[in-house]
Amino acid sequence: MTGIDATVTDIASCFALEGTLESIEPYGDGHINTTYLATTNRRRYILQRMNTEVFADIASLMRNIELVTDFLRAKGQETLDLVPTKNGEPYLQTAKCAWRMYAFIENTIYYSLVPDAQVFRESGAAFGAFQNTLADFDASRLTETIAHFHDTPKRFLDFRAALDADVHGRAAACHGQIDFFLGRAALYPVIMRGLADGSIPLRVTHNDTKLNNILMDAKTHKARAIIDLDTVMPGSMLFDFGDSIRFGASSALEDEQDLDRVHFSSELFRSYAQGFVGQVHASITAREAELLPTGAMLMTLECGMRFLTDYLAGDTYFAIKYPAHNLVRARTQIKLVQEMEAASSETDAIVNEVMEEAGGR
Ligand code: ADP
Ligand code: GN1
Ligand code: MG
Repeated sequence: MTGIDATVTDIASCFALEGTLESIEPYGDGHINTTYLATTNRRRYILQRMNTEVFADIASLMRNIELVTDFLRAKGQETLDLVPTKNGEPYLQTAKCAWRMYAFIENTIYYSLVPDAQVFRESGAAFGAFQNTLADFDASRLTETIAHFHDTPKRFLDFRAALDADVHGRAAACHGQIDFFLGRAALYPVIMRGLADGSIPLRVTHNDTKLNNILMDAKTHKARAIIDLDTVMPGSMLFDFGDSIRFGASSALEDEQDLDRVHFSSELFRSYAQGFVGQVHASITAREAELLPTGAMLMTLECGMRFLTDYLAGDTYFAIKYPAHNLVRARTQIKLVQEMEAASSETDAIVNEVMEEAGGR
């Protein structure tokens, strides 16, 4: 047994594994849960220590996962497959932590950077299809796992509070970034206002549509499974579209330090929109279509603001690898927003073209 930590090995042994545990190692690029790859002599598993700071009600979170994965499986979609504990529980609660295990979805790959336009188009189609599949899921059965998740005005208030508190005295060194977010407050309510007045429909959405939350077939590069279902909640289609663009329509990683390498790509925006709208053209409303570029900009602003908030608050939310990591992440988001702003007439035109191609409204 090669293990990094006897405790993690003991935890893994509490689940109904097939075979004998051979190794456990850290795995993946997620910022929220602590993920391990556990290997037995028979098969591989994903073991996760869930983030109980972020998810206050683990029992409800796991109930959501069971409901959503059962629903997707019944519709013939490949999805996450929970492995119960040896006591038949869906997850393991220890004195301090909560753990879950999934079957490893084999022969797949995930990307942190878009390798080519076709893969991004494919991911758009997969998230669009996910949206369609969940259209008749009864939202009232879902618990809101993180309140106000994409409530951008609320995120702005949190940012302002972290700025006022400035607990680590970090604000002085990032005035430019702070002013960037303070200066765009008028845009923040657009989606929440639309949801409130009914001009934007409330749907069941994934809410965390980064490219590395899709597993693609290693050979065909077709999307196999959408994962990280922790934030499946009622929301706007614009959240899912926007967050994918934020992460994927960039020439660089989310934490690229050299901003000269960070560019928003309208052509990648087009590819993703083709895939996404190609799937949702029967349900997307004219207002939603019109707001697709705004959704991308808002999700990028919101995420950048969240990174900067966490930097100011002392890095309590997102996993970091070095002290300025969250500031570096905030800077890439700002660069992307600047380029999205400059490209806004182009992205508006792309949406019109893509809607026409898809035969939408
Ligand atoms: P986080 O919330 O921290 O992002 P995720 O649930 O997204 O955690 O998992 C982190 C990473 O682990 C994913 O990006 C993916 O690479 C990998 N992963 C998670 N579940 C599976 C699975 N069932 N099979 C294969 N890889 C997985
Ligand atoms: C987190 O869990 P993960 O790493 O897929 C975060 C998203 C952010 C993203 C930024 C539950 O996603 O909201 O957009 O980091 N998830 C949660 O990379 O907060
Ligand atoms: Mg993830």
